[in-house]
Amino acid sequence: VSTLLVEVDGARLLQRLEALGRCGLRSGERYRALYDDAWVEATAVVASWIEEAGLRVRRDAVGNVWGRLEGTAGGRVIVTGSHIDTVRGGGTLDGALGLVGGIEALAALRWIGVRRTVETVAFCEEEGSRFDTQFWGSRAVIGDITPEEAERSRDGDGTTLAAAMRARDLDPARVREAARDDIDTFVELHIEQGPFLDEEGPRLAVVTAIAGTAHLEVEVRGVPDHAGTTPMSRRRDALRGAAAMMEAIAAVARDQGDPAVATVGRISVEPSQVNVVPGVARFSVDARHSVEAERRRLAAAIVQACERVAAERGLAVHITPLREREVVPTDERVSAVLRDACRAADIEPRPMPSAALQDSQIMAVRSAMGMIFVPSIGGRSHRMDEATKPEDIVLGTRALATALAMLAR
Ligand code: HGY
Ligand code: MN
Ligand code: MN
Repeated sequence: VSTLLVEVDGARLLQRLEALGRCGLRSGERYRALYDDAWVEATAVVASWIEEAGLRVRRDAVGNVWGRLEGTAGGRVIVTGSHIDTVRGGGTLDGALGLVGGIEALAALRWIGVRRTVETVAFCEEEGSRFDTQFWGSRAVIGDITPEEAERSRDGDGTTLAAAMRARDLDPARVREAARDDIDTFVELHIEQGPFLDEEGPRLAVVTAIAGTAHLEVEVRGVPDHAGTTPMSRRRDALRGAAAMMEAIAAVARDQGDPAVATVGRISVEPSQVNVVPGVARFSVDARHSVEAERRRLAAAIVQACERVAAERGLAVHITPLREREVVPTDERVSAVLRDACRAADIEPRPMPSAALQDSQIMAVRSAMGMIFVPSIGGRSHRMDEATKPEDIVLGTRALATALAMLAR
């Protein structure tokens, strides 16, 4: 049976993405972080759009915003959506597309009618930009957060996540109430955030797996010394050791080949003085691969490379694994529906892994999960000039609406 592509209000979709993009825009930089003022503004705007779509709006115990389209058959729920927060200096589409597109898709489904109940969600946080936690919204939904974590996690100013919740009239003691066990399917529309669809096409992809990560903290210890009196040959400079490790880490990922990637994104030095040879250097490593065995091999090779450099330079190195996230495959049955929805638009979607982390990988713990990607112009994301062609934004949303209609039949 051939499926008809569901129509959505493309003009309104594009307008709303622009409007949401203005939340958190200050002196040319966009930043919408969990429970900050821009976040409050954005959640209010999204709630109003959900109501406008004729859906029942609900805010849960962590501030996720839900819209519900009741099906005639009841039963377990199909959910679509994405995250409302951004990185510092983020764009208008990462996360926003999935939740604004979700609202548009449900607005369209409301006219078609659904047998199964479908909901859309704006997850309160995914990026880990403000607090030392990540996926706060989706982890709440699968029951993977605790009040203790809210008390423990702090932002750069020392504010606890719990205090930030209280400031928004949310009770951190009740975060477990956001958990649900009635969601059996989760579908997310997202921008690719990489260059492949833009460069090589087609205009739609169906995600095969979400890359796994290894986050490490590397501490390099040398000897602090006088920057004037210590000859170069006698130094055990922790920062130069760290610099050599960073190059070695990049070489490990490059040698393993795509889609292996490794990033050092945070660094600190002690004593951090102009005239003292650094005694300690600490840096983070984010290593990713979309094949689980390769992800493990990459992480192990990075550890080895750091140890080798340390040994060569007479430095001590201590590596702490911060967090491991395994590769998460998408659900084959859901993906088959997503492929059919893309075909309704006359596009044979490209199967591809997600190199970025996604709320979907969390939702997959309890639900059959699938994702649709649209191209990112120049592969640009996590930056202000993140963009997707308007016609691709509309196309992706139509494919999402079509897939939801099929799943809700
Ligand atoms: O880090 C990630 O991949 C995601 O965009 N938060
Ligand atoms: Mn995202
Ligand atoms: Mn992101």
